Amino acid sequence: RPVVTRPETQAIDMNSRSNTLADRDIVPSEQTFGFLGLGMMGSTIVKDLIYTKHKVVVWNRTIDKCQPFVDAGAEVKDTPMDVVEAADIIFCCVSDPKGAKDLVFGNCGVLQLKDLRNKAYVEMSTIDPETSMDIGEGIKQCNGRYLEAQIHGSRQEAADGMLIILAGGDRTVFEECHSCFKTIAKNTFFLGTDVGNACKVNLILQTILGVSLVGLAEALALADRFSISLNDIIDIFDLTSMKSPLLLAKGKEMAKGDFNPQQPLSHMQRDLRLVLNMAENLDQSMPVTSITNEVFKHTKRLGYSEHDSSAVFSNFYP
Ligand code: NA7
Repeated sequence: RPVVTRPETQAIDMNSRSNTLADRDIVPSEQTFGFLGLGMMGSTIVKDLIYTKHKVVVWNRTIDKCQPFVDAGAEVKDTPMDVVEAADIIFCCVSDPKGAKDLVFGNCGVLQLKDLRNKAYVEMSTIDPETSMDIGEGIKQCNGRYLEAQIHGSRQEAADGMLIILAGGDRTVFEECHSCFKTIAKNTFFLGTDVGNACKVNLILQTILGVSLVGLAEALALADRFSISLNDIIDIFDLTSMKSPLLLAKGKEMAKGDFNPQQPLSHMQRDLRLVLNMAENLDQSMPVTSITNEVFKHTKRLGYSEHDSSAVFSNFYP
């Protein structure tokens, strides 16, 4: 088995922007927006918010990642709590439920401010419904408003301003985020005032994606064992009623062995784990998702955590 090298981290290109932005006629909100988490998703989103003239205050755990945003006009703060103090609406976009909770309940976290009157908190990190309810409850107890705004889409879709936003919670916050959502998403759904629903919908979509990717990888690996050209399979697949733009793109990546992270494999496996925990609480049987999760877990052990989810293909080679 060849040694697996980590994919290169792409530096944020502050000058690139989605082609769609010019057509969207965005009138920026006058409010100040805080942003916690400048990973691949967060930085792409903040870059476009700055471009569309939103006032932005940022924080990231690794402080170096803030510099390009300061150069582009954003303010940087030392702690999440300082961002909350300086902003009206605060977005959070970090790796997982633990990170999301740390930023709210931890040292120097959002709730250290105690009084969140006139503040709104928007959770964009992919989290499970229970985590979202805990965060929402914490924010509300300090008199703040809470919205879960789950972002569905790849890093490229974020760069193209083509995300789908699934929101739930406080409707007034949803409306006040309009110019931000219009900047980064092609569609935005408000799924009701019950916190947790948007997380459920997002995780259900991720289940469809994860199971489909493993099916695709397994089938292409079989084709390869027969020495059938993977490109031929993909061309024929394209002519069938099964085709989808995403599966075609992922099939091509598998055929090329190009696993440049659009949606990292570790994120996919995190989502499947969250789905299975949700199902467990309901005694809902999910045999296919369970096996899918095992396949992704194993692919992580092979060294592909930071590669794209399409690297699940590598699991099917001895
Ligand atoms: P990345 O590029 O892996 O970035 C992860 C970000 O989360 C990055 O800013 C991290 O800070 C931050 N992070 C992770 N854990 C923590 C904790 N415990 N405390 C503070 N900050 C943390 O992920 P993406 O940007 O692609 O995705 C982010 C979310 O959007 C994810 O939930 C997706 O599903 C949707 P660092 O720079 O490492 O200091």
